[in-house]
Amino acid sequence: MSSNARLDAWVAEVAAMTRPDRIHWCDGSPAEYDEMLRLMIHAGTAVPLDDERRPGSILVRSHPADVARVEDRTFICSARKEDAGPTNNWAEPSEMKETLRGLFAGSMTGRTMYVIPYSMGPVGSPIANIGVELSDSPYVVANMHVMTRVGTRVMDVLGADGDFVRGLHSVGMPLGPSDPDSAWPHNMEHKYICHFPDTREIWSFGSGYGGNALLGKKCHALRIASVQARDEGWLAEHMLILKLTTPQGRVHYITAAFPSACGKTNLAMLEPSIPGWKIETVGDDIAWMKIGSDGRLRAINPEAGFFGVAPGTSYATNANAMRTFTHNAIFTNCAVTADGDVWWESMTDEAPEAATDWLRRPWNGTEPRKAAHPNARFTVSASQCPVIAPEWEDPEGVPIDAILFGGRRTTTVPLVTEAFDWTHGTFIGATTGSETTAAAVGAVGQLRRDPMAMLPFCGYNMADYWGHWLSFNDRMAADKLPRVFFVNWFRKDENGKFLWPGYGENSRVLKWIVERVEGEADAVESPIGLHPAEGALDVDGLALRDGAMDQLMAVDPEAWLAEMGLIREHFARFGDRLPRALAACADDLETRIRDAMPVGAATAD
Ligand code: SAT
Ligand code: MN
Repeated sequence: MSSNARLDAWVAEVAAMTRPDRIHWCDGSPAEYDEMLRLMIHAGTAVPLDDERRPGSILVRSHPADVARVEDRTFICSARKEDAGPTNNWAEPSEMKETLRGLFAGSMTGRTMYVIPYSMGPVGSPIANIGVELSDSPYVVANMHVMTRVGTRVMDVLGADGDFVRGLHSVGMPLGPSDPDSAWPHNMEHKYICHFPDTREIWSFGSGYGGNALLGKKCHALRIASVQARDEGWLAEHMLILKLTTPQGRVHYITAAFPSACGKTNLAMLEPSIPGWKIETVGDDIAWMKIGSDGRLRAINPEAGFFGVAPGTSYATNANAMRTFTHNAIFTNCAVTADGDVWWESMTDEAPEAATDWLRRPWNGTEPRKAAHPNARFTVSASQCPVIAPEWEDPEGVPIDAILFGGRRTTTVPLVTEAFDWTHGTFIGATTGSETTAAAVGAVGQLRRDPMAMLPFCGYNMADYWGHWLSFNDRMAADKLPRVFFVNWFRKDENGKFLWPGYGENSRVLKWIVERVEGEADAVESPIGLHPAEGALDVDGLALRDGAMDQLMAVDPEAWLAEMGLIREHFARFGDRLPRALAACADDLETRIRDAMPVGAATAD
């Protein structure tokens, strides 16, 4: 029981439907967290890691059929199908509720239902938003402890009549009195990740993994919040937030939207390779941006932790992440070494001699298979990050100077491009393509349009979402709008080798961006936007192969005409709902590309 009648009534209603053996109200205490780890270890879900190598940490291994977000099982149940738009799965809300009630009926039998009151954003801050997740998974409780602010302090803010986002989650595996539990309970047959934006509800059934189950993250802070943001005039985005300090001590804040598993965490914690520059982290995945009293766009990180991709993370690629999860961390679907530490591909130059892979099989580095699942994750508190910015919990948020869009593009897209203005920036975001990764179930490496990296996360019609972005032209003074850039670290040469070294060297690109913001760096115009003028991008001391810079920055009109075709196809999906300003941007872009075609090559079509 709580002091909030609405919450009590809802908890009672859900308990009557799901019939858990017990109800536990989470207080968010360290003892409660420890108890969740103990329960997981006891159930065989987790193993403790070596107390000296990785104190306070566990390794969890999921079922191989439950390892990533399930986009084809994710639904936006708005009253009208058009409001979900062509990029979301839609279901009629009352019909979907009917289906879900059937699945949730008795689904928590034999288990404990945890009531998890959480705050996205610092507790009690005016920009924070409260949710309550009801879940039958100790893994969810432990992860929510790290990723959000949980417990009694949230209840205090909720008070007697505060409202909240309702999140209902069940792994969908009830237990009879003599049923043994499985190490990773989930439902093989049915998975549903459903959002009811009109009533601010989330119903998630059958999966225990990541964004499917930690409802504060993608479900609340992006899908539901994007709808709230539309209604209230702000932006809920799939963006990291970083603080950059120049050698002169000037501070700039940048957000960047890249799809899942494209290096947001790495960029947010970057160690610049150029002397005198400093980067600190505000957030690595989600930004809520509101117009402040100073008329600038201010961003907060609604999360309290990092749920980052482990494989590829090393002292070479992201030393600050490595230093963050030295202790008190939850690892999921990594390998475990003979001496009780975690391991994953590229964590160290040499594979451990004797390990157990994420499927609990012996592994010694000679097998062709991977030791860690490509979407293996670490969960760790942001407060443990050695480069967390002191202002990361400032309820006012940090003022944003530049917004970056990006994705994985092995061809066509240059290293960095600046948009002409906010409308063109919105166009660049809206037409972003990226090659798919293991963060979602499905084929990897396929080019798809992922507008603003929000394709799987926008809770309403994407065309309306672009209209909402464009509306910031009217909401903000032109000189206060952030500058928009497009970056691509992933372009490859004709031999399939990355042209740009990436990681710490990405600071060179950030330097040009900041110098543009400060009005100090020169740019030249290309058909697709503004590029660094000769010598404006600092490549001092960087050993690039001859001609690599030209290849990195090349705008090939033929390739861009092909890209235009894809952009047109993408826009056509939205019919009349596509904002006119974006259609005009597409026409202008095509004209500029055709004008750039070598004489005689331009096709008439
Ligand atoms: O598993 S999550 O959805 O939380 C992570 C991601 O895909 O970005
Ligand atoms: Mn993400």
